[in-house]
Amino acid sequence: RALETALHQALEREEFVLHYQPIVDVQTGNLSSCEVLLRWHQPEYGNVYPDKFIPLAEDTGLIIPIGEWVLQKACREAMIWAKKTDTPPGVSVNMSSRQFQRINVVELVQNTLEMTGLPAERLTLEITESLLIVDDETVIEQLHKVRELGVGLSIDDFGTGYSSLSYLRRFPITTIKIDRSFILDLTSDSEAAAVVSAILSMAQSLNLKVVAEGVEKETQMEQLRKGGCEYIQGYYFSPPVPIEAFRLMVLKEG
Ligand code: G
Ligand code: G
Ligand code: G
Ligand code: MN
Ligand code: NA
Repeated sequence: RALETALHQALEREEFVLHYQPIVDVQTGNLSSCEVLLRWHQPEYGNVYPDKFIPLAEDTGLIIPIGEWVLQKACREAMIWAKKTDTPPGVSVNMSSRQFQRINVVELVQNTLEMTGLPAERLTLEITESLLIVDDETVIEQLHKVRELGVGLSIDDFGTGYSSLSYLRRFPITTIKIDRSFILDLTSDSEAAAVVSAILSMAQSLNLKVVAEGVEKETQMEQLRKGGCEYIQGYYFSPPVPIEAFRLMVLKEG
């Protein structure tokens, strides 16, 4: 397929860029960290969406070199922020389950931290619930070892997958990201509101951080803030932005 051929060449042709979306401490208003989102500017097809090319990258195995590139680029960038402010934001990188299944993510992360000099505490890996239900010993071991390095582990799209709460205790998770579908209905649907407040109180008793995703409106932000949610991500503060724009946000913090 033509798109597959193009994807094979995308790395060496430097067609990928990273965008950064702020994760804000909603109690203080401070920029706390950010999520890194991969963008592919393909000369012929224009902007190709991750929803389209990430599955293709996973099927072809290209997710391995692409994932290495993303992690290295993000960690290097996060080091630059420390020169701009005394309180540099952390960086959160999406990981595909295939990466844990095909390579040793512990080695990848350890090497990348050494190469870039980024303190482990400033890196978080975003994984999905689907990785946790695989029940593969080598995957579980990697998660524990990554956590032992000091790297954070967050569950992306929380609440949409196979919901077994037991893995929150079995795995060394540090952060839950509430899926944006719950935030969308938060102020209009009492069931969505109930789910969100249940997640918040559970997270509090398990000592987990919570990020609410897809916050677009002030009313959503206010309700989350009053409910004790600490971190917020969404268009209300900012969409994912190119690196220059994000560096300006970091500068303003300093
Ligand atoms: O930002 P956007 O809606 O385009 O992201 C779509 C999806 O692509 C998200 O679910 C996100 O997790 C995924 N994604 C974005 N960047 C990366 C990346 O660098 N690696 C992986 N594995 N997934 C990513
Ligand atoms: O960025 P925006 O808020 O428009 O996000 C809507 C969707 O459009 C996102 O899920 C994302 O996948 C996609 N998107 C937005 N900007 C870009 C871009 O620059 N490149 C690519 N490939 N996809 C984008
Ligand atoms: O699955 P994951 O959480 O990794 O994907 C994050 C995606 O959510 C990104 O593609 C980003 O563009 C999108 N996103 C970020 N903020 C908002 C928002 O406020 N509203 C909506 N609809 N999408 C958002
Ligand atoms: Mn994510
Ligand atoms: Na998500």
